[in-house]
Amino acid sequence: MTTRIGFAGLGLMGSRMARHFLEKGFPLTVWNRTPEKAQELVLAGAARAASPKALAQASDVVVSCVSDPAAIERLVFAADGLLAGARSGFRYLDTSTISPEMSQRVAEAFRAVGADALEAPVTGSKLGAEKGTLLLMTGGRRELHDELLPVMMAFGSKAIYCGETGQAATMKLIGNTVISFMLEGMCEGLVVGQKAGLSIETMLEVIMASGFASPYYNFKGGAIARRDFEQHFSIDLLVKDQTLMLAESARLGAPMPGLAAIREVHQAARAQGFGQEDIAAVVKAVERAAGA
Ligand code: NA7
Repeated sequence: MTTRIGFAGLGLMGSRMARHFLEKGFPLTVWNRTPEKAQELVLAGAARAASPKALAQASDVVVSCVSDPAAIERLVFAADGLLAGARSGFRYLDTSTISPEMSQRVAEAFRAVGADALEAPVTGSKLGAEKGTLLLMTGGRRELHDELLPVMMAFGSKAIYCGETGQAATMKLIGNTVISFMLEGMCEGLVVGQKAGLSIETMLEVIMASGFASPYYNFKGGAIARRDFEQHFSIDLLVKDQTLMLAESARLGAPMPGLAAIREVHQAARAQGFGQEDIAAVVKAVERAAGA
């Protein structure tokens, strides 16, 4: 592998995604806002960049996985940001979940200097990142999707081209809207069911044997049954996505009253101190509301 990869954002997802590049033999340079989090990858053979600008200068393709639009603002547009290190032929692949608007701003800025950017938000959470089985959805030029496929398949198992820049960002927000409804529906059902004397195990058994079964209910329902709220995807980040979706729906003139109500439940969970726990911990806010 000769493509020089730069990786920015070594959080829960990024640290696991970046490791695959080393394992597959790509030359890898890394940058993280909190430098200590890069230590493990550096010990495993990655080079360290002093700034995003230096990261871009040392790489053919920079992949990033950071929290939100504010993180992209810092990573890309700061004086020592990726853009300052970009030049003709440089490629930027961002896997963060951000607003379609920010994604378009990023792509336009890179194209203006003869480089290009592909948005590629991912789903599959911590375990998918660890196993290299993430699903990517991409937005930008189709040719760029094809060109970057070998890079994407280093940490993912499938990449679906969604359309122009902004459409994959929108698709990702729709996906997390579906997750929000599934989770809220299941939590409300499990809490009211327990008040009626049903066991979680019985409820999950019926759900999983039904026509509305989903592996997601097993994954999150199982965690709730075990009271295992170790973070795979935090409540803080899901609320970020719900907020981005509601802003986009307002812009498009498509009301989402269900999502607005569900976000309030997640906001309550944050207010109760569960923001950094896994999204399954939203059940605790539902239980509190029920006096359970
Ligand atoms: P984490 O584990 O919270 O990691 C977030 C990463 O983003 C981490 O590397 C942070 O650096 C970085 N970050 C956050 N804010 C900034 C700013 N302002 N500037 C630079 N870097 C920043 O999240 P996940 O890995 O679970 O999720 C990442 C994305 O995938 C997110 O969009 C999800 O919705 C999907 P730090 O280490 O705190 O210095």
